[in-house]
Amino acid sequence: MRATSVVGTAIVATLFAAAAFVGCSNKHDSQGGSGNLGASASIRDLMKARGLTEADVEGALKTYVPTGKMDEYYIFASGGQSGNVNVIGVPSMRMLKVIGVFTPESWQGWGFGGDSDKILDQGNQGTHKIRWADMHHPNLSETKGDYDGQYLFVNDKANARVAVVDLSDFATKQIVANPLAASDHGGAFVTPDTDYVIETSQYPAPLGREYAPITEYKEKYRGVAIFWKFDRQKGRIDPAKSWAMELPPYTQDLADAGKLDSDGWAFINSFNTEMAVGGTLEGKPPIESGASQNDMDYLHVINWKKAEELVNAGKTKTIAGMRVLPMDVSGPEGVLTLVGEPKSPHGCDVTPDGKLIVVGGKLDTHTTLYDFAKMKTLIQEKRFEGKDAYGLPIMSFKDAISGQVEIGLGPLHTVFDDKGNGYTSVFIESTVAKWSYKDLKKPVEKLKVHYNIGHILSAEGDTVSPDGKYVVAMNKMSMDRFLPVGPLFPQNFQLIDVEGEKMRMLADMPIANAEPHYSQMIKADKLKPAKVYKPGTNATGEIDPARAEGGKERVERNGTKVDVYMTAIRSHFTPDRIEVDEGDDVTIHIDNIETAEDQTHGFTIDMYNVNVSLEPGKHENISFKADMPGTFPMYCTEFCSALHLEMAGYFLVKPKKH
Ligand code: RUQ
Ligand code: CUA
Repeated sequence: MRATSVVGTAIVATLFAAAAFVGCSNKHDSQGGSGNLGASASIRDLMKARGLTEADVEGALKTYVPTGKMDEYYIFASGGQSGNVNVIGVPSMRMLKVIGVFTPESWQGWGFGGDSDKILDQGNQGTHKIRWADMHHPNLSETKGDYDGQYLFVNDKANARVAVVDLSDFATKQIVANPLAASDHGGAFVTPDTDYVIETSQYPAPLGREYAPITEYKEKYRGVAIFWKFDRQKGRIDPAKSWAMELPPYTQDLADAGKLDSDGWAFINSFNTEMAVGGTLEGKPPIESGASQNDMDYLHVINWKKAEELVNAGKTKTIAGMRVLPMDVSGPEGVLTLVGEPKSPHGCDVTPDGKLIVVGGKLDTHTTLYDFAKMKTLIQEKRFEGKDAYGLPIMSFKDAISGQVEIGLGPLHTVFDDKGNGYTSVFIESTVAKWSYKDLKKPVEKLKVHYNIGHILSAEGDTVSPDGKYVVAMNKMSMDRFLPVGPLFPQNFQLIDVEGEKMRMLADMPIANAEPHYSQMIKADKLKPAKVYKPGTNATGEIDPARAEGGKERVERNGTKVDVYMTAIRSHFTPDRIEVDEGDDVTIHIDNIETAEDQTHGFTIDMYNVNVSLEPGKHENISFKADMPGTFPMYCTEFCSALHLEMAGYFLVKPKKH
């Protein structure tokens, strides 16, 4: 049960006063009056009837966005194992969009025969066509350390890939496959001007994903950090200008880029510095216990500006086509330095001023605050405590930190507000702990969340100037919160108001999707999405040379190659009959030639697994072999007009003579 707050009472009292004022002629009883509130008698009656507390009403008033009014923020939430991004409005917590990224999303025609297949294919690894992802960390592009609303980068932990989403149309434009690692976790993190999108590996493996027996783990297995060069002009990652750093085979975990004071640096936490390799069937301890032997793991401190110079000076070796800076260069050069991290670290979050790096500890009760200035001095003066097995210098833990804060059981990630506070997700306790990173005070306050919060986000929280206002607890469990939907429960987002003295729970939002590991929240007015496409725009954002124009529709045949130039406009396709021979190679170049907002058409050919979404101005090239003879209706899948059902035609495949 929520406690009735002073703020809540004040708001509700004001509401009653307003209702009484609007409530005109009726006499008001002591219960709060019977205002003109439609069929319901009064707010207090309504509250009683629905069993709402004043705190509930406060939550409702602070989050309700009436029809026609807009939310103040966007959340870009990772879709976890769905492989796609969830877009949510704040404070209403209404779902606005799912962006197809790594996984085919049929309502967007993402991955069903059109040009998006080529983008999905960029992410294939080895000989495998990969059509799912374990998405973890969406990161918005930044200018001078502030979100600029232009791009979103996301990683796929399972298949080690990074994707670029263009926020001018909320569509994925590129997927780059990591050529070196088989899995990633620290990523996608951007540097303050988005020069680089950082992707760091998770489970060590030989670089280039070669085979090596597990007995050669220490010698052959490695971690890696890729610095993907982002070309802002083109809006694409440039793999040829990207490079990597070899890391020891500790399980690198989360990462963050430095900012302001620490610009030019990056930080990665790690676990399993014991290099445990399991062997449960052979009677050896599982990785889980092997990896928790030592008191300390290592925070990796990287001077990437200097690493970039070394890469440009040719101090690299090439693996799988990528320039890799080896540890025997980066260690002695002071580019890669280690420092101890208490038990089973998680989270690696740079404070907005860039001065501290906050690391949680899954098996610890503290967050540890690493002091960037101290570490920089230690590195410059080469004051180290020793070296690890790979010759990497190790700083002394107590010389590198500015302190630790007693948080609670299982602190994970930390986000920030505009007043010098950190908000840490405390997994085992199921709380959000608010504390001050300015004076390292014990949690000033703890708020219960439901339940087992893993991840957390705050408004503009990963920038140099967070907004405060809102924090969202991303909870893994939701027992007793929502109507039951079978054994697979929804995840639960809980919106928290952090503007006042005390944190206030405002609203729950079941996420009807996989676990969102991480999310970012951006002020809505920073985004300027297009409403229609320039005529002929294809999935890569170019005006397609094969665009079809009204009046120039045609079918061109060249041997067994058939090109159809087709237009879609309310409520017909031109041509609306296509006849080919069995075995022909067909390409349909189709354009939606509408220019009005939201006049989207869909195009499908039954049984050919073809389905595209044609927003106004959009162009698609659909190529396939007409390998099934028969009569196939083709139609528009978007309810676009009164005569939408009539927006149809036939695709006829004449059987070969045998
Ligand atoms: S983040 S294990 Cu804490 Cu990728 Cu979810
Ligand atoms: Cu076009 Cu329905």
